[in-house]
Amino acid sequence: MAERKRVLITGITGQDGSYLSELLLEKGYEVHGIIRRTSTFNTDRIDHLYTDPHNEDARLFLHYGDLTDGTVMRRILEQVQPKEVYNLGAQSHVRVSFDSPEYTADVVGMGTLRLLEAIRDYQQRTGIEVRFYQAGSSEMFGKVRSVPQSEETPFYPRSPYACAKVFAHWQTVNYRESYGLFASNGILFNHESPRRGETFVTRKITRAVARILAGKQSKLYMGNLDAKRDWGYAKDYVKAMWLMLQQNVPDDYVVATGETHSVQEFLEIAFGYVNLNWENYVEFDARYLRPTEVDLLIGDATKAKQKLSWEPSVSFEQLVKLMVEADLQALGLVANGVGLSSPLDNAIIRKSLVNAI
Ligand code: NDP
Ligand code: GDR
Repeated sequence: MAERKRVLITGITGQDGSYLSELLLEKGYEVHGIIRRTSTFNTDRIDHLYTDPHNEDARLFLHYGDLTDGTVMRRILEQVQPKEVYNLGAQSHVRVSFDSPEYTADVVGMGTLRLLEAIRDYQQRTGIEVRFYQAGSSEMFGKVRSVPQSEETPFYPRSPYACAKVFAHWQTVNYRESYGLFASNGILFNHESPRRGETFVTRKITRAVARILAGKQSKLYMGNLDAKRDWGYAKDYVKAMWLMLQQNVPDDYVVATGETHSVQEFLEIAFGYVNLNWENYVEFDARYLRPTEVDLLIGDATKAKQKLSWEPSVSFEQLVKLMVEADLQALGLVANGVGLSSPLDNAIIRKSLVNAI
């Protein structure tokens, strides 16, 4: 029997990690993920994929580690011997990065460098190629100078998070050029799903809509409603990550829908879906403002479309509705149904809705 292709994913417990694991397991890979030790379980998003590793048919394996701990990253790499590494691990909240800048830079910036160094050594010593994907972000474009943003648009990061991602991006390019590593950067614009973390704006809104309807919440406190983002569907975006590592040569790609919408438009559609007027519920709270904001993001994904044959499959309006629908269903509320939310997502998010903060 042919040996299974092994992959290693950092950030496997996150939104993208869970969708990417599903995709790779479907494709027959053996998936290894790095998880952090926490005092309560943090594997909700991948529990449905996990089987006892003693089972002969187990194909998902988890390893304790942390991007701040280079020794462990090296050890796991040696042990797993993956053909592909997806570096999705990050302190990924932009607002929080202003509160914890050193930690964010350590995980997002130095963490990537630690992994690249480990791969370089492993590859030079064994002669075995390891393909590397770096989870870059549209936040790297930051202060708007021209739109739409493409691979050619210069970076102007506006947060500790974005600065660290720029560092990681250029280290990835540098390792490709210096040591011939197959290392590709995705420059992914915002992508969302029912599995999105509850403090990112989209999920915060859709979760609030469901909770307001269920009588569990009366107000929604928000920051800047004028910011505009190019929002896509996470499941589409993890496909682009995989496609990048299947090419003949490594490269960098923007992944986006090419449409932009304001936070207020998101509110209008989400509340409108259940016949509520958002203005009756939303209040301003300055704590959600950032010291510097990214005002407008809209991506030009022409290169990804042409070279990877990648296309987004879910429109902005569909995305908002599928997220509201999933949050409603998880609370046992009936939705009209655009048919995109899955029972699996509902099970994953139920806990976060019921255990109100
Ligand atoms: P999430 O915040 O949902 O997931 C982040 C993951 O990183 C979690 O598994 C988290 O583990 C893990 N992590 C956090 N700190 C560490 C650490 N010190 N060591 C190891 N792992 C750590 O992010 P997404 O899934 O949304 O995003 C995936 C990647 O893509 C991130 O790098 C993000 O910055 C980037 N990105 C995301 C975009 C988006 O719109 N979603 C757009 C562009 C880029 P735990 O569960 O224990 O917290
Ligand atoms: P972003 O996502 O910063 O774009 O980073 P987020 O959803 O946090 O913010 C989007 C926009 O909404 C505005 N906003 C609020 N944001 C939050 N979180 N909470 C609020 O109450 C609120 N009110 C208004 C923000 O100011 C911002 O303009 C995400 C992350 O996933 C990053 O890791 C990733 O790299 C980028 O997307 C692309």
